[in-house]
Amino acid sequence: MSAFTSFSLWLKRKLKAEKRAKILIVGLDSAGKTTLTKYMNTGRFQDDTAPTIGQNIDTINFDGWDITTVDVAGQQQFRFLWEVHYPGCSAAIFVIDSADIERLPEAREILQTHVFHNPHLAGIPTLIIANKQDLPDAIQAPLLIQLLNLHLEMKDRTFAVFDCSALNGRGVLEAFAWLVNQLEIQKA
Ligand code: G3D
Ligand code: MG
Repeated sequence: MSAFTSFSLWLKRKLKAEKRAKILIVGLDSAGKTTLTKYMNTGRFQDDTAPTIGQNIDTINFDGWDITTVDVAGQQQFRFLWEVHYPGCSAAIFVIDSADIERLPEAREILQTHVFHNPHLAGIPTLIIANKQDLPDAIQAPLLIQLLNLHLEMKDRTFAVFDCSALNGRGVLEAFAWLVNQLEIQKA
């Protein structure tokens, strides 16, 4: 086992014992990662989110858990930062702009490279947020699962897709309840 893997396991065990978890939030730029995190922190939509430069590290308190979210900028030039944050992550959240069909192939590629086929994140539960469901052209979970090939790619992984809106809050608490349930299962 490499020193990197040992460190990652040690960090995960320590955080779990304290009902703390580190969660990576990834997705293309403008998918709504920062807005979603802010919604969880304040219980309402914040329209003053500036584009993330580099990374946003935040803490969400939910259902007795302290969840450190690492919201990493999706722009190409910042993707190297994702690597830095892999160790010790208990789960991943992948946020998709469900109304941006044009960028779906790009989102799918990032999901494959950084989550599905990433050895550092192997086996961890993955919450997929089909965000921006308040927009009229938003694609809903069943079709998104097909378009992203999740039914095949994710067959060995625990995952769930939730239709959400970080604007009106639809589905957000349900999605985080699923995530926390996964953390509880890991802890048991
Ligand atoms: P990112 O952190 O993934 O890069 P942001 O994305 O959270 O910065 O959000 C990008 C833009 O999408 C923001 O609008 C934000 O208000 C908007 N947004 C986020 N979530 C939703 C949602 O659920 N519905 C709608 N309609 N918009 C959303 P601006 O205009 O500031 O670029
Ligand atoms: Mg952001």
